Amino acid sequence: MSHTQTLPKSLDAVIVGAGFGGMYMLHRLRGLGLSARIIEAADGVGGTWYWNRYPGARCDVESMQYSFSFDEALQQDWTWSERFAAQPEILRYANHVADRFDLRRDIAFETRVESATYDEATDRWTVRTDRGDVVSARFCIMATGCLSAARLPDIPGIGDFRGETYHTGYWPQQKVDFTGKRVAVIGTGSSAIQAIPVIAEEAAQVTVFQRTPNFSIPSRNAPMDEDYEQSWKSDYAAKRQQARAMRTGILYGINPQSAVEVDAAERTAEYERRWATGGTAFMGAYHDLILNKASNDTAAEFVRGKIRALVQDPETAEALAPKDHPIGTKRICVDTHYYETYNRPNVTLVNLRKHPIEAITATGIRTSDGEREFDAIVFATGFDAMTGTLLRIDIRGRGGRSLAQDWEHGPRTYLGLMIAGYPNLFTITGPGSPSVLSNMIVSIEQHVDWITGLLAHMQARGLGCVEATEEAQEAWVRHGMEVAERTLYPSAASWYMGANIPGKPRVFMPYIGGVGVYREKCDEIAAQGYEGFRLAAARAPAAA
Ligand code: NA7
Repeated sequence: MSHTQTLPKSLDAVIVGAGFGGMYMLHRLRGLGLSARIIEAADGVGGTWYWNRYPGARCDVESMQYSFSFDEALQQDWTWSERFAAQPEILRYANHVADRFDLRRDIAFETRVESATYDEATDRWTVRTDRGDVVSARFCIMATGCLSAARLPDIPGIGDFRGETYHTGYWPQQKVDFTGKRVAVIGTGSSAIQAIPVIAEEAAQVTVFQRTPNFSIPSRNAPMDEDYEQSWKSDYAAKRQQARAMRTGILYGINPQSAVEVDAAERTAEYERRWATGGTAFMGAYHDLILNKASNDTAAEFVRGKIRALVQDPETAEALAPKDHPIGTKRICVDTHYYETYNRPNVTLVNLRKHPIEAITATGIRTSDGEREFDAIVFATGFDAMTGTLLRIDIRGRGGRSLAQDWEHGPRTYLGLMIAGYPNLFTITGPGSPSVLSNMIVSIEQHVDWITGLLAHMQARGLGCVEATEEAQEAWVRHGMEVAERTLYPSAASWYMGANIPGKPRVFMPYIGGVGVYREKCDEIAAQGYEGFRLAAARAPAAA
């Protein structure tokens, strides 16, 4: 369906977003015989992988694991070309899924949902779009993504710059050519760390403006090894099952020992081995790296040592070595030659801790030590994570209550799946679920399967209304906070905490209890007749 076709006035379900979450949800709803449409702002599928087209964009979960498991033929047929897939290949995969399961006919592209309002008289949602559509649906499923609301910083003069500007999260579809240009990159999170080495190969000069350094582990990306691919494909079901039980939903070895239980030589050998293997599995070197500061310090110091060894200029190396947060408490980055890039003659690091940005001017960026001129500025300044995209939609629940008001002091959900006061509204990988702390596709499949199970349960009983109770939500929020407090995560000023957005409440948003534990909890709740949810017959006929 293209945007020129009108959306039906009445549906069983509206799904917001055609990323992996929305696409799989549509597929499963069809299986239940429900009428559903996805409403998508972009002109194509892929969500995060549609928007984040910046140079070097790549998944930090291995390709063999960052893919759907729900269809055996799909996982056998699809071939990944690299150990860690780059954005264009993941976007091709998303398009392949859309075609293979004939999803496009039920997607309204280039249409943005502006509001969703619950009608208590009928137990239905009224969804309004920027194209004037008004759709009534029994269920409204937010598959809006966790890192979709890109954020520009509040730097004075940001609108004055006359050169080219880009945000990594809204990268243009056509290739950007930096050849011969002086390029500024603001930010040193995952996106910048992936983009900088690639831009540096093309541009005349790259100047990186860093406020806070991050820890990054080399990816050791390589063309896909056929034997490795086969080792997964020949045993996919069992391997996926194991991955689902892991803390992160990613299958890699987690050493059950504590880092402080072993002697320094053994520890260094373990870190060296993980550094050589590459990727986020580094954090599995010892089970307590995110629990115990003394353990964490050993890993952090190891990586700082690597940075000092890789970067030739000692002052640059010191500026790049993170000291203000425990390793892993901000999303760990995975790179290809990031630190080495600072040895290139055309790459300069500006340490904003020493010389803060004062303003963006018509021709460049002024810091406290002077002005530098640029042809292009790349904002790699991140996202209003987890809640930003949801809160950009005017969501109104029971009695006209607004989600923006209800979440004024931070998001509150039951299991990250539903919100008390908002019946029949689901959030796929919402705050309060493992989401961004996990392999997103594993978490997406789990959420979609669980929602499908609940809807089937309701169908079988002729029910049309489900809502999380306040008590269950309260207990889940409290539990989430307690689990987070047992870890080092809350000690970092991270986007997990909302700390990257001025004025955003400081609440640890994802659930850190682990993907496996979380899944068990969700299954147990379902097995007990959906404990903590109120299920009822709808006040209007079930069929749309
Ligand atoms: P991140 O990780 O939020 O990184 C944003 C970066 O931008 C970070 O280094 C920020 O520094 C920097 N930033 C933000 N505002 C400013 C201003 N005003 N001045 C200077 N620097 C600034 O976003 P990414 O897109 O890299 O990654 C997001 C996730 O996507 C990532 O974790 C993966 O899961 C995929 P700060 O730390 O605030 O000092």
